[in-house]
Amino acid sequence: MLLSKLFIPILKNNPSEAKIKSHQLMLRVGMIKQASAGIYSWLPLGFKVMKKIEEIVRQEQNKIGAQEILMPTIQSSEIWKESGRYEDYGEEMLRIKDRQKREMLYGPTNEEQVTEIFRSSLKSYKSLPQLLYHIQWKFRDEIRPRFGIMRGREFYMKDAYSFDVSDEEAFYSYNKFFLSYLRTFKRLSLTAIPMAADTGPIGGNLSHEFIILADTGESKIFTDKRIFDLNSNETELEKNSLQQMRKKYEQYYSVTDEKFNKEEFEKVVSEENRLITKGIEVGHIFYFGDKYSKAMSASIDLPGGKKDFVKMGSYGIGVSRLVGAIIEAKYDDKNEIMKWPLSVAPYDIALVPMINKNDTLALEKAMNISKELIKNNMDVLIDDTEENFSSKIKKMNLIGAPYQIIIGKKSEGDLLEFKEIGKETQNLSLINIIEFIKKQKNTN
Ligand code: P5A
Repeated sequence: MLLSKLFIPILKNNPSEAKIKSHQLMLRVGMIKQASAGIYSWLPLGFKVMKKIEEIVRQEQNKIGAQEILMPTIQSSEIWKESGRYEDYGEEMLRIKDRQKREMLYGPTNEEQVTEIFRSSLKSYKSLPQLLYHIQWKFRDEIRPRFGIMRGREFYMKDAYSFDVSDEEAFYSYNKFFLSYLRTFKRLSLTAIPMAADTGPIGGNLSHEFIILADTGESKIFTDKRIFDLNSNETELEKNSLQQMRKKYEQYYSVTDEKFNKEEFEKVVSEENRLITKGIEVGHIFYFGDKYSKAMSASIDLPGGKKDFVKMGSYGIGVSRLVGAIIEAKYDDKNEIMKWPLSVAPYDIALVPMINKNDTLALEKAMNISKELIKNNMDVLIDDTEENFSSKIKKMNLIGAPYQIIIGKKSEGDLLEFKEIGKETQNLSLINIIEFIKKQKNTN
């Protein structure tokens, strides 16, 4: 892609309305454009990153056996009246009337819709477990939408739902998602810590929020520091090993604000291990048993002729919020250098030829290098403008492709001036550069 053709309205300075660095960068490099309060259009750069995040989320859902569906954004009020949440949800729900004056709503979440699908389709324990998910826009009329897409009114969420025959089986499903979330956030190069959390309007009594540390986060957290050293490399989805994995995390005190108990915290966590800080909630999982299935009569036939309400959980990831969360974690705003993790970078590599008037040699060289990189499945951005060198680098540092090749005096013959963003330059041959990036991609 040529920079001169890219739809990327870059601003010279930080927009004054943006208070946190992710919002600043997203507006500055034209990733998003506000449409109205808490509602955004996604421009090419931002959309590309969000789609890459979505794909990783999808792959990790598929790996635990969840099946993708797509439910609508607009729902009928009827099913919400059945569950009792039509009233409970209050002003956060955007209510709409169609031309027949039927009450509809823009879905803030999909527990009712999926329960309705389940109850009309499956009746026997033999079809269980079922794990269904979709990735769809949601709307919540937040009182205070802020920080750009971090707390939007319209936002993109992956929401999954599990259906099981018993509590025990349902905990197994819950643990699969627990592991899947750890894996997903790791691939996004984030350290997300599971924390016991409140269930709010979703309901139930078992819940974990997945939180990444950030001073600008809206969640207050209380943890035992040692939880950050844990790693989950489970490859099998075996029941006991998943249970052990969750226990391994739960052995350390780690809760959000609503679950905090000072006495307990000070009793179980030694002073040197206590950490009280802030974070961004990027995922949230819930187990609520028969809360919806009972209210909406979603029952299944058990062996021996008995019936029971299906046991359900729900599992959310803030896909659009993650774009901001990754920026909060990776953007060096002092030096104005963004380093996207290779797994979600809008471009893998930027080529910066130093172009002088009437001298197209460096640009031609860049075009040839680009062909080789593209042949090796790399996404390349070429700065074909005639701006001066320092403003070119400044711009590329904001766009944040993790690697750069500078084609100027120092890129003579076979050796090219190669740079991992934010680090020292090295002189490498194109073959070596390709090998190096491929290796990095494979470890992702
Ligand atoms: C779980 C899936 C639910 O809605 N029902 C279906 C459950 N959970 S949740 O915690 O309310 O939301 C899941 C994730 O969505 C993101 N999120 C938001 N992102 C941007 N703007 C918002 N206003 C917003 N609200 C929620 C969060 O990442 C949250 O963890």
